[in-house]
Amino acid sequence: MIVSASSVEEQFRAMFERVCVTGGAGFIGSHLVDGLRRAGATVVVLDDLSTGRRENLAHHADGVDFVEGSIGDATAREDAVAGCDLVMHLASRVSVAESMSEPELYRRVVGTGTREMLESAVAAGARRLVLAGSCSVYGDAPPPISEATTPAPASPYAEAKLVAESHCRAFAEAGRIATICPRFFNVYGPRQRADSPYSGVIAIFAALAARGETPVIFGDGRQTRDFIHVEDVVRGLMLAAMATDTHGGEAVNFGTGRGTDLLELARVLRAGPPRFEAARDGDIRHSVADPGRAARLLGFETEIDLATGLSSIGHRPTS
Ligand code: UD2
Repeated sequence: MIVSASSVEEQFRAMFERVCVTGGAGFIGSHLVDGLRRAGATVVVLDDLSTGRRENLAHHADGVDFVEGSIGDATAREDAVAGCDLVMHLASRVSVAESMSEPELYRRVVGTGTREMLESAVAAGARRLVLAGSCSVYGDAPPPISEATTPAPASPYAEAKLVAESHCRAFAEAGRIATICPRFFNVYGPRQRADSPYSGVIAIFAALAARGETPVIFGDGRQTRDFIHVEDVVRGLMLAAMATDTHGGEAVNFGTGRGTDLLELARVLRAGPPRFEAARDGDIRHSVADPGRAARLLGFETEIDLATGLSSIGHRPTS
């Protein structure tokens, strides 16, 4: 059965009172905080503001505590998880391309950071940790990609996300804390940063289109991505938190099942005739989810198609 946003929030209210969101000042994290507040939870955000922004949370007058600190800082972690029954672990670095030049940073933040977060969650008595995983772990598998696909990470980012998942499974198998690992496909929506070469492609192309500037496509533009709107991801994360019979670090795809290539994306966003440059190292060619397991295990299906989702970031289709 597929579950609507309002009934998700109602069910969530009955299960969790105080939730720690790591990376809660970031793009996806801050939307999750909004969803958790709608569900009536008290939220503690742990964020070092390396890429997150305080203004993403400025509309919350109450119900959100903010701990400014890194997930590598034991005291900050302990402050943030104290009294929480659930940890939503979204703090991360997000760029495949950046990880090629900064592999150690990704190992530390994404891999080791997840293990440390699990330790702190267990010490605080939290019942459950939900990891923001990534479909990049599949590497260049033929789409649609199901969770049965053997991982083949092609970048330090993907390797570190796989390590993070393995920590989640090990903690669950040892009976220390229930865990689940949604694997996000390409998430987009309001508040996604566009100001770095490592930002998501939709945010970059939309910002360039608004300024009448030309986008750069790395490769031939025929690579595909499965773009999922952040509001769908938030509902999926709350369902993942509530799925008590799914607790052993299971991987669950969060995608729409539909692929869009970059030439099409640039056209839809009216981003002007693109300039082409060499494909980036570590880049995946095709990435489209088989979303069946999320529907079966969590009752999660996406509701926002790309055209509707792009309007949420201010894009108006041609009439
Ligand atoms: C995204 C996520 C990553 C992970 C992954 C899962 C971001 C920033 N990264 O990585 O965290 O979850 O999905 O697959 O959201 N491109 C251009 N021109 C540009 C920018 C990008 O051609 O100006 C290309 C890029 O080479 C790639 C595609 O667009 O082929 C998507 O790039 P991305 O950085 O938005 O996302 P991806 O799939 O590397």
